[in-house]
Amino acid sequence: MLRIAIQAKGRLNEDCVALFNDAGITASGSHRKLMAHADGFPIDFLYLRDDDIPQAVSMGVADLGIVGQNEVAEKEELVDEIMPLGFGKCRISLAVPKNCDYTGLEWFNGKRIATSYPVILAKYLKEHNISADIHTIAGSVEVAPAVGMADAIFDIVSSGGTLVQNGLTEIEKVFYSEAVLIANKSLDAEKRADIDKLKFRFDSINQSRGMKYVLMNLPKERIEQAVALLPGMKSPTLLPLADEGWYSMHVVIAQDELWDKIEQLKQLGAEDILVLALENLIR
Ligand code: PRT
Ligand code: ZN
Repeated sequence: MLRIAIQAKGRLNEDCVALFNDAGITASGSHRKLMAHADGFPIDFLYLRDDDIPQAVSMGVADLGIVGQNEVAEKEELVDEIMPLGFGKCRISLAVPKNCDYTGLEWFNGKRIATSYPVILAKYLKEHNISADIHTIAGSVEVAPAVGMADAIFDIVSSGGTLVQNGLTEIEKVFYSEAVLIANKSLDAEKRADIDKLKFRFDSINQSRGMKYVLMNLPKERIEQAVALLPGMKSPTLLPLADEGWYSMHVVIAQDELWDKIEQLKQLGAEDILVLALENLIR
């Protein structure tokens, strides 16, 4: 039986629960509890604060965890990073007050920088030979310059809206992060095998994200051109229609090229184009 630590509440919780649901695994019982059993897989959920997840996994309190790469890097706990999960994307950036005389990284020499990520920041400053004063604060980092606690901040940015609201400008994107599946380094073979099964399910979900299943009818003489247009996974599936001279073509297309391809296929004479969501892609 595996035990996985996930965020009890916060930005990563919903996406974690959705990922497990897509993988056919649901937690039984209330989220308010510290632990829950799962249906659909031999796994228990342990609900923690994200800050505590790297340590819980490195100590073996949990075999697995889902947490931002930012927390993994900051806490410096020894864990295996199994796979990125494609959600919780953000960056940690240096930001300065909008109207300050910022000239380049040397500006930070002798300045006070407020952050909740002192370890990542200290590494970055050392690499760039900057000597600044790091003020570690737990929350509301973005207000530190306005209240005179710091000259600049080093904080998580996603849309950038919070910086703008606080009169700050992002000047260096230092660390890119997303949610990641982490594991304890000394698990036995049985647990490793279960993790491989879980990873297989997550991989198939990740691969199907952003993909669409497209069906269309095509005149026979246009098939060669259509196939050339669509590399597909191997090659598209073709089924003859009752109406001779026409085929039904089935193909998987990435969302970002969907409309381009559909326009080209229409020009080739494709009709009755159906676009369907793809739930899983198992290779
Ligand atoms: O209670 P607990 O300790 O578990 O949660 P928490 O409050 O420490 O973390 P939480 O839930 O805020 O974030 C969990 C994880 O989500 C982070 O460690 C990141 O890996 C990831 N993540 C992704 C983010 C953001 N996007 C994000 N935008 N974490 C925080 N923010 C905050 C940021 O701190 C800033 O205040 O959102 C604001 C900036 O957002 P924009 O969109 O205005 O730029
Ligand atoms: Zn936290």
